[in-house]
Amino acid sequence: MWAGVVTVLPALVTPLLAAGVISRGVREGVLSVECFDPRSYATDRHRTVDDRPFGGGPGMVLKVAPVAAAVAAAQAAWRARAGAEAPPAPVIYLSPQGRTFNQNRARALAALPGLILLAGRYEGIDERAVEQLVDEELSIGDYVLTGGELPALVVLDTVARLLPGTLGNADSALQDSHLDGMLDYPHYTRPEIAGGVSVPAALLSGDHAAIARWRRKVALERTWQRRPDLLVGRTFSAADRELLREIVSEST
Ligand code: 9D3
Repeated sequence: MWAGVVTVLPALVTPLLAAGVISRGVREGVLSVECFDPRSYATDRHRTVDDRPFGGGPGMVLKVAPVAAAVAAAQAAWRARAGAEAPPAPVIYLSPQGRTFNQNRARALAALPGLILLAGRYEGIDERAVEQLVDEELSIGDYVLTGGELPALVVLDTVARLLPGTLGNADSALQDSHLDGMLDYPHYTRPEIAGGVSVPAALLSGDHAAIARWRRKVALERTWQRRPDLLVGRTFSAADRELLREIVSEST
């Protein structure tokens, strides 16, 4: 997959591309990321990228022309890579007004050969640029950040670990599908006793079926207690229903 990131703060993005799962994907050749700074495409003497909002109010707004030019440069880079016949890469605008990003959106994005992530700053991007350039708006949650760069990296990180060929991807994908949409079970490593607390006996039993059953039960229990919303509308196997019966009877 190729990803273009359009940002007036490439310095916030570039260092994070060099670490973790994103850099691993890049090293393994399954991911390629390029930044495009609207300031590089501003044509005036001061390389202006923002201006005051029409109608007044606080803050600044990113101007149409430099954003459009940076997105065009990203599309040109995509076309140079994918071929002249390739359709344009979908443009995703990270914005508080977007639908909330989740694992389902990540899976859909990971299936694309190319995408362009557009990060806003200040109060946002001139709405005409949004109308003309953007295919989809995504938020990462209901809290106020200062711009779309961290959200763009959140999307890249989530997508990168889903790409086939990312080291450990097969194991993680198996784990993801095993726990699909539920909270994880707790993890333990040596020593067997830490701070006077022992590792749960089932994990020391060497009985793989008992270990799997214990993990599944704790995952169900924690999800029920902490994120009951994740269980709504799910169908459960007979084995899960039995574990849920145990959990409910032990909770009273
Ligand atoms: C306090 C400023 N707000 C005015 C009422 C609007 C506003 C504009 C720009 C709020 C945040 C931002 C910058 N945020 C993003 O660009 C952003 C974001 C976020 O803040 N939270 C969750 N997801 C995202 S994706 C992009």
